[in-house]
Amino acid sequence: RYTRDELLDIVSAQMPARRWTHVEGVMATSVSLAERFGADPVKADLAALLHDLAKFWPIERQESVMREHGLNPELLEYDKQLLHAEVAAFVAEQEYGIDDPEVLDAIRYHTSGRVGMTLLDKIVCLADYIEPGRNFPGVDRMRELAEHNLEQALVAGIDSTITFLIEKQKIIFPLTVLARNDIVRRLG
Ligand code: DGI
Ligand code: FE
Ligand code: FE
Repeated sequence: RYTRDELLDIVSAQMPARRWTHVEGVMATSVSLAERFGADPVKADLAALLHDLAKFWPIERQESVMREHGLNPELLEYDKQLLHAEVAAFVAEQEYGIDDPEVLDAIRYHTSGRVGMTLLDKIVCLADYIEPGRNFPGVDRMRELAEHNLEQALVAGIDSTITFLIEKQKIIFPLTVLARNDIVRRLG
């Protein structure tokens, strides 16, 4: 078992300074969203701390973890950017002893989303979009929505990702569309 301080060192050592600044932003934003929307801020902080731990691993290393441990083979057929979330959840559990399934799921689904996203899943996914270091078209609108409506803000984020993928003529992981539809349906 590692302390939070040890995990901060372990994770920051695996990425460039610029990405670590992003992780710090996601931690702070996740904690504030957790307080606003009634999730556990300790879990939000931990999931945020670990969410991108594998982001800067070489893709070949991410793919070999996926293959060696039989992790979701479907992911290997889509954009490589999806792998780091599944790998991070695996490493968090196996190497860092994180045993809270809510934290592990928030890490695992932070990029793709999923059907039936939990409050914690939504918070980490949204914080990833709106942390203070982010700057993309529509982010300020998302920050405004996030003041009072977690789901509206998250749909705006997922829509911006889907639009980005379409503009770049990239393949969309179907679960992202299902996650988006699931939240929109619940908005009523
Ligand atoms: O790791 P981060 O950069 O902080 O953010 P992230 O984990 O949300 O990764 C987002 C990247 O993943 C973004 O550049 C778009 C890319 N991506 C590729 N295919 C898909 C996808 N994102 C989603 N949600 N769904 C996809 O099918
Ligand atoms: Fe990520
Ligand atoms: Fe991130």
